[in-house]
Amino acid sequence: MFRGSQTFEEEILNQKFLKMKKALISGITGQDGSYLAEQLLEKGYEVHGMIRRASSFNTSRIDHLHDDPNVGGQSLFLHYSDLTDSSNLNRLLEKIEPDEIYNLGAQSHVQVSFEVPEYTVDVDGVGTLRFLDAIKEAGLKDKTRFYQASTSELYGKVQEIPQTETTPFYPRSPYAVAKQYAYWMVVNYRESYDLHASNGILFNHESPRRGGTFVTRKITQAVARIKLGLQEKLTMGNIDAKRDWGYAPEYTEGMWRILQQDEPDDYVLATNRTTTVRDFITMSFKNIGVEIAYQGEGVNETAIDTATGKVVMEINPRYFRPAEVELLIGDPAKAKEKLGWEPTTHVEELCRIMVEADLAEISKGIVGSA
Ligand code: NDP
Ligand code: GDR
Repeated sequence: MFRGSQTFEEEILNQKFLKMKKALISGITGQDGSYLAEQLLEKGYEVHGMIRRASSFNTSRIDHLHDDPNVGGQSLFLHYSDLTDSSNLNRLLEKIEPDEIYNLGAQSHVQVSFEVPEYTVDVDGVGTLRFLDAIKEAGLKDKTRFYQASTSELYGKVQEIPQTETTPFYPRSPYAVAKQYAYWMVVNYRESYDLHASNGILFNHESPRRGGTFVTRKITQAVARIKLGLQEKLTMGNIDAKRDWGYAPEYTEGMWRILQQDEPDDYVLATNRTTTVRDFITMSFKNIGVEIAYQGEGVNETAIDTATGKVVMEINPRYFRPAEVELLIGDPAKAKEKLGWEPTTHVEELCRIMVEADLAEISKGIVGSA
């Protein structure tokens, strides 16, 4: 599993004390980038992260790493960058000469991709090509390994279940189509130029760091606010959609394992269990001691608190997508066999972690503002 003929102990020693490995992460300010940066710093890597200029602070997920020299301050370097800027990517690669690149940067919201399709394709699709070509042109193909954040959205309209590395793709959004282009570019550069480039086909993974516009975090934040009397109800889109939800830090660990393989390849990371959005809502309310019951149908469906009769969830068609991915469930057997990777946090536990974190965070906000 580790490079060359080194033993595990030699590899760790090499990384920690002799020759720090360098990793470059696009999307370091996002959910996954922040967990991955933490894990790589712990393993003794020098970590370089790409950040975008914004009109307000956008590094809250990694500030704890940057500010504390004992955690990462001395080994973490941030660079202004953008996946739409080839000259910047070329310069970064020439300057850093990374051993590993994790391409996590993306316009990652499926519904938003219908509003900004061209931009999404530029960043998520062509951005990946820019990176791959920069590795080739900088003469780094024998040094730099490349991880691409591919996605279960590639499977789109159900072709077979559970989905595996050989299931045909049927993307259902500009986001997924862009990611399919990126997927095949990775395969193409691997086969054409012998790049060590791999796709992780990751199913949905969540955490207290998940962006608030993705469904799980939207639900857990709302439920926490309802518990604290700050909100009355939750407004949802298609609650019949089914997703295979896992815990983000376990998936970022899987990304690292993929790049430690001698041979590049493509892997599904998933839990092999699927849950409706509806059940995730029920589970979240249970975590604050509220039993709910659903009534009505379609856009008129609501959920009521069975103790008070109050409506706590309603449907608004503005959250429906032009084309929906109804069912995702992934089989991670290959990752288990080849990488020794297995998810351990199940959806009930994930939901509890997220609701508790949101209750703590929102309560702190109330105390802080009092
Ligand atoms: P997030 O939305 O939390 O983070 C996205 C990151 O990409 C942010 O750091 C963002 O920067 C950055 N970014 C956006 N546009 C650009 C750009 N033009 N140039 C450079 N960076 C950019 O996503 P996640 O952490 O959840 O996901 C990480 C990757 O994995 C994404 O590529 C996503 O598509 C993919 N993926 C995610 C899954 C999941 O369930 N989370 C499952 C499968 C794949 P900023 O903070 O400045 O906006
Ligand atoms: P997804 O995640 O589209 O799977 O993409 P999201 O959490 O946005 O949606 C999951 C499902 O929930 C339904 N849904 C709603 N979604 C949102 N965001 N808001 C709502 O109010 C709502 N109501 C119902 C959606 O229709 C959908 O079926 C995520 C992203 O992280 C991608 O980048 C990644 O590639 C995939 O996961 C795997």
